Amino acid sequence: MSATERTNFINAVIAIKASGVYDTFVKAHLDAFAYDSANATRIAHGGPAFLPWHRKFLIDFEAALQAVDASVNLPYWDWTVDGASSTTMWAANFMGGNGLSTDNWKVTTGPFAVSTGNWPLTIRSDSNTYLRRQFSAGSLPSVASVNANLAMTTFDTAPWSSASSGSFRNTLENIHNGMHNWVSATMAGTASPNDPVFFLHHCNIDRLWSMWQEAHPTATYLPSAGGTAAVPDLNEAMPPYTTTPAMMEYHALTYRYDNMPSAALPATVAFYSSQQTGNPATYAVDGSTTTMWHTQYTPTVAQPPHELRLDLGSTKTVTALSYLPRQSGGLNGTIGQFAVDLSTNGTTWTTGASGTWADNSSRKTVRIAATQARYVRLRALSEAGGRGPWASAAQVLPIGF
Ligand code: CU1
Ligand code: CU1
Repeated sequence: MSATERTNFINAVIAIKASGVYDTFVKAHLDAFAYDSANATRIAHGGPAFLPWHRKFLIDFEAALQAVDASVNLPYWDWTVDGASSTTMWAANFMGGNGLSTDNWKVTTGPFAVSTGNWPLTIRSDSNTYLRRQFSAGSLPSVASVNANLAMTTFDTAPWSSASSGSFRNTLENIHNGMHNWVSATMAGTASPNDPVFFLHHCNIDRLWSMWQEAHPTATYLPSAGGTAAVPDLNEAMPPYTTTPAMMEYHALTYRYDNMPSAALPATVAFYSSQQTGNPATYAVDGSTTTMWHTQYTPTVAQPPHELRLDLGSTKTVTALSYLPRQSGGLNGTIGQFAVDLSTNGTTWTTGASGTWADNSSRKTVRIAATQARYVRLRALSEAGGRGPWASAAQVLPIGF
């Protein structure tokens, strides 16, 4: 971050604190703990949805900052690099420093010190009305421990809790808990978002999840089937959000990290198996979510498999494909069984991903092991609801760099 980026970030945080918006996030986090204990669930913490729930939380928080200053992006705190002795992280013009041992660990430096008047704690889990930090004398997570976590191959395991073993999520959540306790004081309670470091810490956790996803392109959120007690399955809502883990699994179209370059790749249509007059294949790549490609249904009905081939213009590294089903007029043509193939020359293809998409209008993004390709082919093998032989698409977006 540049000095200007740091200043703009701090100013935006202080602005949303003053407007009351910041405290709605503190409240939401406090309520998440209350919800879980009242319902005997593990939504935000202690289960698989820990990662997608907090991703949703961070996306909303960053949007609140951007409503104040569109140039602001949420920074991440890589604690393997910036520990207790970091002069940038804990500087008086950024996060401020450790609390005072002689004064109840009150933070007395930086923009969130109580003396500035910027930072009264109004939504609390304890009686302290000011920000506190009590840095641990213990060590921070090592690069080796983070790398060992990233090398794990399974997102989560039964019993989908803090007792899960061999679980990427549970191991990462434990590292994460350790960092809450390392900063301690305000950060150790259920109202921990009262310390703005919370958001930088969670942004790093989210970044590590992203890195894990990139390293394990076929690994998905688990549990994927419906009906698992107490935790959200892949396509179940994460209260209080209607958002599902599936909706949070891929974020390159929304935001990206500086060490992960994947973004939507511009593409043109190289071939289509059929198109209905008025709904040409080009409508899948026109950047609009309201227009769509529809396979021909009159005067004759084109039968599956349907196919759309896109040309990236030059060879790129493809890491995902995003499919947005039609957004209006019902679900006819929503693709169920699919395959995504890649080619450097447009004639020899290798399959990068295949599967079955759910029968709804939400965006589906399938990750692909990073592959060099100029051409990307989406094959629609079945209609998601079995309504007919069609295929339709509001958007087909290759993703990569
Ligand atoms: Cu949390
Ligand atoms: Cu946390």
